[in-house]
Amino acid sequence: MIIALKQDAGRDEVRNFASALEKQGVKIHFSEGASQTVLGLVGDTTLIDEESLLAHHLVEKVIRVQEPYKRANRKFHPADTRIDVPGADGVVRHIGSGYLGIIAGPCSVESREQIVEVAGAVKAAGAGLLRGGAFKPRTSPYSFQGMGCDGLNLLLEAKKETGLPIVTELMAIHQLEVFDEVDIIQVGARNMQNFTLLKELGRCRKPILLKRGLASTITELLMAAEYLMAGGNDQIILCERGIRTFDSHTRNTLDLSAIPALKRQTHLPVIVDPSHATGIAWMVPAMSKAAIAAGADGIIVEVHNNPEAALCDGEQSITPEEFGGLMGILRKYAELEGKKI
Ligand SMILES: [Mn+2]
Repeated sequence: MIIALKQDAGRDEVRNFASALEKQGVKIHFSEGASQTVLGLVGDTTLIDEESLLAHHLVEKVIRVQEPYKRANRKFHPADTRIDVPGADGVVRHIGSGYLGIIAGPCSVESREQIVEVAGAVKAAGAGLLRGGAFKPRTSPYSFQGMGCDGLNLLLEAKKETGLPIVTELMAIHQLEVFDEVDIIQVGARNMQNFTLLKELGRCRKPILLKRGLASTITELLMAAEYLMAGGNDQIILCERGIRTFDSHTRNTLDLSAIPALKRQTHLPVIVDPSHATGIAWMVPAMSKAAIAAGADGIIVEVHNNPEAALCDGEQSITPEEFGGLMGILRKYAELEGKKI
């Protein structure tokens, strides 16, 4: 429940009003704007009577929040959240609130040469952040499982060489001890509802890139974000990466309508992964453009210097040259949307 107070509400009166409400068993979050204070009631508000609140002289408006998420809710936090990620080169990358985050790199870290070469190439083309998997959640236990800690160290070398902040997936909480220098922790689609993991990551103070589960609803994605935020971590980036539908023509079905839907429901940045959504390299530029046109705050795209020889997801990886061409077009799209890259 959200209570918007009248513009002239005095501070002391507001405090007294709030503590009276707290006695009814709810916690109160204050949001003090330039001219108006908004109270967010967290907890069981079923016993609080809307009519009697409206009778109070301080109260302008009462909104019953239907959504089960509060911290991720735009009603509760109208301004867009912007995630700031400083690079080792001293440049701070922004994602959200008018800034497009462009994350690019291979599916998996395979060798020093590979990751450093791709990192340099995507940086030159204009990527803001480097992606690369070290711990890989593969459908088959016999598929390449990623280089693990060695891969992470190579990713850190690429970070040092290019200055690009890095994004990589964490699959189990014990891996957190080797994630000190990782800039954004990715929670993959398969772990979106691993609530134990989400609770633990809620306690950490690094930005989290939360991917939508293969068959998760928009509300479920927002509830997963709420788990992270309930622990105090408010730096969450949501990622639409395709959902499972009846059509097997593409790897998944990119739910472009999730972008405006999420942007309306939440203040958190929303990015799109066109690579896993389609599974087909030649579709990636079209879907990247569509994502930005639909209001996404960025993309995370797989780029490999030799897709044919990639150990993972080569068929959906674009080359650095193709990525460079795409960036040229996305800059124009960003301009049309009034956003900066
Ligand atoms: Mn991949």
